[in-house]
Amino acid sequence: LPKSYLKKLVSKDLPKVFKPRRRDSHKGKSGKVTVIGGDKGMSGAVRLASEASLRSGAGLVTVVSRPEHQLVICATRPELMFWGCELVDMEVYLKLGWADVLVIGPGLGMADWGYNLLKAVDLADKPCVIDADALNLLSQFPLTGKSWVLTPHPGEAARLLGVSIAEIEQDRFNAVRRLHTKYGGVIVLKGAGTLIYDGEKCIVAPVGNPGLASGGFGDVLSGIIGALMAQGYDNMQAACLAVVIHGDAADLAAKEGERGMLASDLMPYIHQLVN
Ligand code: NPW
Ligand code: AMP
Ligand code: MG
Repeated sequence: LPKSYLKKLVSKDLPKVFKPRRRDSHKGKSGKVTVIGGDKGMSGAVRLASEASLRSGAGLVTVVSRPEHQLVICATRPELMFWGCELVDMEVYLKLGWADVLVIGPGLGMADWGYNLLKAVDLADKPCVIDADALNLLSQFPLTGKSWVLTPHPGEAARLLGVSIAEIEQDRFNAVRRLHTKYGGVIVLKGAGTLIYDGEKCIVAPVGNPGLASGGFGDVLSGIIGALMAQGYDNMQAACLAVVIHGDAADLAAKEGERGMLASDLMPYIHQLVN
């Protein structure tokens, strides 16, 4: 990529972007997000993404997941709404149609259940964040959607491009460009030194710390991006802001120590950082 396209993004570069909410604002105007995922054994992924959306300021968040996950998700975060999906029916389309932004992938799995939900999201034709297993499915089944943010880690990026992880890591700038050429949208290539590319600008975000190297942190990031898109930031702004908030929240949480840091530890810091 031409050098002029590269810019390092660190938190001090961010102007005071979060203005106080308008006095007359209400939950229906603060952004509605539907988070889709959580196949058998992975309710935690969708629970983390949806709480991260709430903590990033989304007005209303609905989870579409396996029916058996309702109790654990709603009992541990009662502000979330929930729709239990066994089969993709009209109710699921209503939950997709209701949202300003869809976040699909955390814990989605690679079976028919997840694939059918991903096809429904594609048909719903809304701005969306495609993460985790939705990326793995996308690597096998093309979709039509284009107003999307894709958030691959190097393993997912390798699947999307049909190359090895080593090839991705050898030249991350080339990888992010190839991902954009193939899939369009905004690409967030995660890992130490996340790259964010929209086809024009490539932003380098040297944020966060190795405490992020454990399960669930990526799910949190997708929820933050979705919430910011739903609050009116364009896809590139939302992706950049979210990566910095996520990394800064991780730095605050790491004051207790990087080793043993949990994805849910980020929630109170995300709340701080969006105000
Ligand atoms: P290796 O071989 O280990 O070195 P997968 P996943 C590679 C859900 N989760 N740099 C890694 O490489 C997710 O949402 C649920 C280099 C390996 O090959 C998904 O739906 C949780 N390589 C699902 O699980 C908490 C890297 O990628 C491969 C890399 C599967 O997602 C956990 C692993 O990726 C999880 O979020 C890096 N920085 N990062 C829950 N509580 O419910 C990754 N790789 O096979 O896509 O597995 O990311 O765990
Ligand atoms: P995932 O692999 O989907 O759970 O996503 C992990 C998240 O943590 C992404 O946002 C990565 O960029 C971030 N992350 C993982 N390891 C590191 C690291 N060593 N330094 C900075 N960020 C990291
Ligand atoms: Mg992930």
